[in-house]
Amino acid sequence: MDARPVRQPDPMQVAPVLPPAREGTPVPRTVLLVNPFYPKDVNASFGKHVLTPTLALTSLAGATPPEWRVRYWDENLLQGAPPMEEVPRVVGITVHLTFAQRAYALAAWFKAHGCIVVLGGLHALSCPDEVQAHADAICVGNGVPVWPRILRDIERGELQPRYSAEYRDYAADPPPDRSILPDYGFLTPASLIATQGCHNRCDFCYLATGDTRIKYQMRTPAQVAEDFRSTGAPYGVFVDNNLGSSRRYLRELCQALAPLEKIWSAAVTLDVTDDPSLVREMALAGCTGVFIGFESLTDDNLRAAGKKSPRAEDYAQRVELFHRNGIQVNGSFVLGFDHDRPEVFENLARWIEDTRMECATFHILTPYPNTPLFRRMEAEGRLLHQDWSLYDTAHCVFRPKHMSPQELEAGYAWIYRRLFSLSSIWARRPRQASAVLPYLAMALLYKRSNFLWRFLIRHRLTHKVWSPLVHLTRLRHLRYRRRLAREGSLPGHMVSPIRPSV
Ligand code: B12
Ligand code: SF4
Repeated sequence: MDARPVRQPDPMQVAPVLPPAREGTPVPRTVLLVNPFYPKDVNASFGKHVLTPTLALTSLAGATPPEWRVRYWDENLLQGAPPMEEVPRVVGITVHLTFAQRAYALAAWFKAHGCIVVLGGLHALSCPDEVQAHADAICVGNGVPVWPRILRDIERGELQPRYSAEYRDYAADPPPDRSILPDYGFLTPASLIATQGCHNRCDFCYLATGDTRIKYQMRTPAQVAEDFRSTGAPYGVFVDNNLGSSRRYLRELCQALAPLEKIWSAAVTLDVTDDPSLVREMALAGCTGVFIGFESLTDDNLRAAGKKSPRAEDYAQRVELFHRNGIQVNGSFVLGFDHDRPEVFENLARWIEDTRMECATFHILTPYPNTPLFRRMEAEGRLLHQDWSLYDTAHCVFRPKHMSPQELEAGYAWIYRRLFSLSSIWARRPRQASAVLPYLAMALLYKRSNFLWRFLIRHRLTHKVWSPLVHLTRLRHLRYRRRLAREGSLPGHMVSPIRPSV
């Protein structure tokens, strides 16, 4: 007999096994909202996945009529397969292309239990017919206004196969209901959103899918501030595509957020730095980190993608402006554009270190289905396959112009290794001595501790481990902010240890 212990599959890579389904009796007016499992990229930080939850499901919970009981299950919190002691009447699953296969497996499993399965999310927007085949009903577009109608139709036995909702009258949407989230799961439960859409239309962005034109809309600053206040969390992450699309709005929002004395991070386009007083206003309102889609250091790449952006040669001084206002920069870079050659990796790594950018996120160029980029690649015969599970920006799914797919993937792995190395973390330390220790603590936890994350997540320790750092960061930020208000922008940067945005 072989006595060797059986190796368990890595819970970061393999979805939990679904036990055999037994048809049950669904409990009337109960809903289970599910975020399906996806494998985590080993090159990047596992911590990223427990930073903040998707807003899709809490938004649906907020729109659920009060007579329904809602539960939440996120397979990425490593607590196993969804619990089925009580069979829910309705299961709502959010579907992205990378975890579409898992969502379909879950849909079949829930149906076998006798549940009604509704699928929605970005993949339902880009590939509705594919998603439809696995659901009792699908929702294309913003689920919030149609969700109550779907539940009403279910009660009346009149469920339609497809519901479409345009993105309009955003301020009329009810606020998300975060009470469904487990309190242990995330650094912060406060995923926030203020706006929809973006003034750009980059050819690789999911916002450019098909004929979709998400009108730029915002919630009132007072609504957003109230939502943030009601979370009780000291730190919030704005998941807006671009919180800086309207500078006037951003300024008003900052004025509404400042009295909360909380800290937050957000994705903005670099052109917010056109107005240095706005950057200062963001800092005075609690912004400790921005996530900036630089995409590329090559203007030709940006032009070809249709991205309106400041000139690449001005990037460094714009980064410095954030730093001078105590705001960390997490740069997002896309690798594999048509003007990228093999030296792109080395050049980019050096530039990030020279600008002392605290954090950087890399993505292999990925043609999301039905975007202009996808259609161009398809027309040029450059797509390698349409296995959506590999369209996760960690795999090369097309033929790059100046390197092989293997070289691109190797370069991607290399640049993460380099930026997560101790020497690179050290090279990017803040100039101000008192900020070095918190920066190092966060960088080591975030970039060097993937071995630890499995344990922390599985044992429900994420929030416990991260919260002292968050509280400390907020206190330091409030001190910094008072000085900034007195003295104008400060020399050097007072970096806080929070990793900015997603
Ligand atoms: C928070 C976030 C994360 C979090 C959590 C993700 C999660 N699934 O748990 C973290 C940091 C872990 C993450 C990781 C990644 N992410 Co991410 N992420 C986001 C972000 C910023 C916000 C998502 C969100 O909350 N949106 C707000 C909600 C309200 O909008 P929504 O999801 O569209 O939901 C609405 C409708 O779609 C619909 N709906 C949605 N689900 C359902 C379900 C039902 C039943 C119904 C009726 C309706 C419905 O109603 C909702 C309310 O209006 C988005 C960008 C964005 N602004 O959306 C990127 C985004 C979703 N991520 C993206 C990517 C690529 C990734 C990664 C693969 C990339 C990477 N290398 O890091 C990883 C891995 C995740 C994976 N494999 O899918 C892409 C997806 C592109 C695509 N075409 O699918 C996006 C769009 C970013 C981008 N600009 O490209 N991400
Ligand atoms: S700026 Fe960002 S959010 Fe706006 S269209 Fe381009 S990639 Fe999408």
